[in-house]
Amino acid sequence: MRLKNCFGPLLLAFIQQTSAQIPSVKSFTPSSFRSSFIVDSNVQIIVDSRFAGSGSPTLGGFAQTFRSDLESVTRSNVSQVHIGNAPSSPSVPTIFLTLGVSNSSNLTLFNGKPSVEGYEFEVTERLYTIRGVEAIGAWWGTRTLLQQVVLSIANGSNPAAIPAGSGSDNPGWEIRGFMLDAGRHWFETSFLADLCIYASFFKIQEFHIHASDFVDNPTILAGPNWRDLYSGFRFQPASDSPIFSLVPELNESWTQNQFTTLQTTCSNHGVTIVPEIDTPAHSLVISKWKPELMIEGSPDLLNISFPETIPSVKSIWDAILPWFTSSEVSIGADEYDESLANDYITFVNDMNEYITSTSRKAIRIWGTNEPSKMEKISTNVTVQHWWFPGGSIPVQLMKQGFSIINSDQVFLYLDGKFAENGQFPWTLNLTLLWSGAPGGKGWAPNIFSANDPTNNTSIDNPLLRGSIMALWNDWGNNATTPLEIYYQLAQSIAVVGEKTWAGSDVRPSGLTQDEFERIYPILNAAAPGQNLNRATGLPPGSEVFSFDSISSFPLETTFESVGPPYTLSFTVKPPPPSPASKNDSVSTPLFTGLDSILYLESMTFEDPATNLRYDLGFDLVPDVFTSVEIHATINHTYAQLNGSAERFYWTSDLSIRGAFFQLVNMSFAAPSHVIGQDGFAGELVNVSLKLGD
Ligand SMILES: *[C@@H]1O[C@H](CO)[C@@H](O)[C@H](O)[C@H]1NC(C)=O
Ligand SMILES: *[C@@H]1O[C@H](CO)[C@@H](O)[C@H](O)[C@H]1NC(C)=O
Ligand SMILES: *[C@@H]1O[C@H](CO)[C@@H](O)[C@H](O)[C@H]1NC(C)=O
Ligand SMILES: *[C@@H]1O[C@H](CO)[C@@H](O)[C@H](O)[C@H]1NC(C)=O
Ligand SMILES: *[C@@H]1O[C@H](CO)[C@@H](O)[C@H](O)[C@H]1NC(C)=O
Ligand SMILES: *[C@@H]1O[C@H](CO)[C@@H](O)[C@H](O)[C@H]1NC(C)=O
Ligand SMILES: *[C@@H]1O[C@H](CO)[C@@H](O)[C@H](O)[C@H]1NC(C)=O
Ligand SMILES: *[C@@H]1O[C@H](CO)[C@@H](O)[C@H](O)[C@H]1NC(C)=O
Ligand SMILES: *[C@@H]1O[C@H](CO)[C@@H](O)[C@H](O)[C@H]1NC(C)=O
Ligand SMILES: *[C@@H]1O[C@H](CO)[C@@H](O)[C@H](O)[C@H]1NC(C)=O
Ligand SMILES: *[C@@H]1O[C@H](CO)[C@@H](O)[C@H](O)[C@H]1NC(C)=O
Ligand SMILES: *[C@H]1O[C@H](CO)[C@@H](O)[C@H](O)[C@H]1NC(C)=O
Repeated sequence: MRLKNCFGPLLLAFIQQTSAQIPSVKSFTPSSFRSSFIVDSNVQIIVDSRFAGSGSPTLGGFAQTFRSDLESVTRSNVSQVHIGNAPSSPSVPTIFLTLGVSNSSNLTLFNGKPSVEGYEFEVTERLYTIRGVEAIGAWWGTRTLLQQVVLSIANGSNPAAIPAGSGSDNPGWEIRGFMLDAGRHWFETSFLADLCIYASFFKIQEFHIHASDFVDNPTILAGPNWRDLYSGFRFQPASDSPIFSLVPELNESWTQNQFTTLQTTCSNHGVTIVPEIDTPAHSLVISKWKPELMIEGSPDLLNISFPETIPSVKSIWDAILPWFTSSEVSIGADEYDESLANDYITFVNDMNEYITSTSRKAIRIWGTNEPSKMEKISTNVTVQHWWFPGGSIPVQLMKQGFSIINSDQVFLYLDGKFAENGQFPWTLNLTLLWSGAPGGKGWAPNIFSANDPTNNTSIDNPLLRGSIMALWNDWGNNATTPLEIYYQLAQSIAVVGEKTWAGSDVRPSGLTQDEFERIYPILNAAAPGQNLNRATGLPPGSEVFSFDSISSFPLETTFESVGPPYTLSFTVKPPPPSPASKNDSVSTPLFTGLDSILYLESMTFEDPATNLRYDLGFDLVPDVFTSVEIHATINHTYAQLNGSAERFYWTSDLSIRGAFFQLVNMSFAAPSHVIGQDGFAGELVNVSLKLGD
């Protein structure tokens, strides 16, 4: 938030600097007393008894999550949430959550449509009141409070002090999301849940999960061995379901229970999961299931005019739709054969009618430009624009009445680990997102083109619903660990939070790039409810543990996993070779953690989420001590042996659509939980783990 200039420059500078946050708050007026709300260990949370049960999740439910988040950012206990009345003069610092803003027409989206996500807040010395339009609005108001606490503590205030005053805040756009390609890369639901929790700290309200796809290699695709290409369909139907055999690998799919838990966790944090099953292109997984549905020679495309095709796609949705609590789903519908435009349009309209009539859910498709003069896609279908050349032109679609979500790839696309032709950055390009008209604050969802202003629209266009950034996994499972995906998403999610909530040039409070870059690392490090950074809580440079000798293996530590940067050192004497046990199977875990396992054989790192292994290609000399130092950052992991300067990097070799191989570095969190294993016949001494590489 930024403050109105009604104080001397000194105070203004102080308060301004302590209170800019992500996304920036619309307006805040400091009270005329220079007082603060002190978030000390006596702080209590009261939920207005009239509204505790309002909303889904309820205001009372959100308050419970808020309480544990407050404990996380203050690092102290907070007493149980009370249900009660507004306290008039509380004796301890009190956060009061209620509903009913004084004028909800002040909290509308930029296009003037009503939004339930806005809130007002009022801060006095002892009382911090958050009034949501609905429960979700109050929830976002708690994110604002938490960020203020974090920034105040980071600024040396202990306990946190939040300036008194009052303000109001609401999103500029209805859709503020991120998409993850979980079709080409397998992710466990626990990781996806953590992403939701993380994103909610930045007031992101939607997680679009691309849940079916395949890893492309045009030569193999066109040949007889197309079934060898990796494909994913992540929803695991019940074993008696007619679509059960659609799932290619059950060990890489989510049961309904797992998915429901994920969906509930996200929803408890204000985030809706919008699932996507991509048809009639990107459908190799469906062709593996029912080869008769494919277009001969193009197993990634379904033959829509084949009579069984549409009923089969409907049978998939029949089985899975009841899982979803979202009011919308995406049927994908990108990159189909343009010469079959009429079939395509028939398909989209048929699916729209079917899904809407059976589930009352609306559908979305990716933008395409099917050149048909005969048929039109129903304007009830939301189009998610992603590119121009041959794709959709959003300003023209909006003229025809389509609602648009901006996912333009120039601004909003990432690819896991490696981007072909360097077309996408590693994280969203802040310079690009803050560039634009002179004096302006850069990109916002109404901007579709970086160089053609006629392709932008105005922020108040009623058909512009918002924006979703996307991270694709074109190279499949072996390109990244799940945490490497988080490293690429973390800052990008925050910047999308800012731009979709506050816009760019509308509100004076909008952040400059410098402000964003200054506060983002502080907020990232303190984001509650998850620990994707695998932080230890120890200061940078600390020793996490150190053992000169270990009397018996395995030794368990209290650190399940430690994120980079770190240095893991040890001296190991591999057991002498024993002819009987000599085979090339990897079997001796030296270190085991939540996110990685390091085996002695070929110095192999394993990612337990995908079960993939990455080795250094050589063994340490048996029966001889070698000292090993493993250095890791979020971009790489390498080993140095016996104090030598030579670095041995853990890598993966990615097949880039079969055209060439690309060597990339792998980053692993430290496998810090268990040292050695029972019956280890070698020796392992001088083990230490330090923060910093
Ligand atoms: C919080 O409460 C628990 C249980 O009473 C106690 O063990 C812990 O030390 C407390 N933590 C802090 C930071 O006060
Ligand atoms: C709502 O907006 C109007 C017009 O900008 C303003 O006069 C009024 O004070 C606002 N009300 C509240 C409660 O903020
Ligand atoms: C509420 O705000 C709107 C728009 O800002 C304004 O037109 C209207 O008069 C306000 N209503 C009340 C009751 O203050
Ligand atoms: C699709 O199936 C129809 C009906 O079986 C068939 O006539 C047509 O040739 C197929 N189209 C393609 C492109 O394979
Ligand atoms: C859009 O949906 C509404 C409500 O379901 C329906 O009445 C209307 O006919 C649909 N419009 C189009 C163009 O399909
Ligand atoms: C980021 O965008 C700026 C401005 O368009 C451009 O000059 C720069 O090359 C981009 N950086 C990357 C890493 O793509
Ligand atoms: C459209 O976007 C470009 C670049 O992103 C920017 O320079 C221009 O000012 C924008 N125009 C409008 C009308 O928003
Ligand atoms: C927008 O971009 C497309 C594709 O680059 C172009 O054909 C079109 O003329 C541009 N302008 C408008 C107003 O559509
Ligand atoms: C699932 O099983 C397949 C086939 O056995 C295997 O290749 C793959 O690595 C397994 N995936 C996971 C996550 O364990
Ligand atoms: C990781 O790599 C990316 C892309 O090359 C780079 O932008 C970033 O600064 C690197 N981060 C670290 C900590 O090395
Ligand atoms: C990674 O997976 C691709 C297939 O997606 C395969 O071609 C490539 O050889 C694999 N690389 C490694 C190092 O296993
Ligand atoms: C804390 O306040 C000082 C000014 O008093 C400012 O220089 C500094 O940047 C602030 N730090 C943070 C993290 O806001």
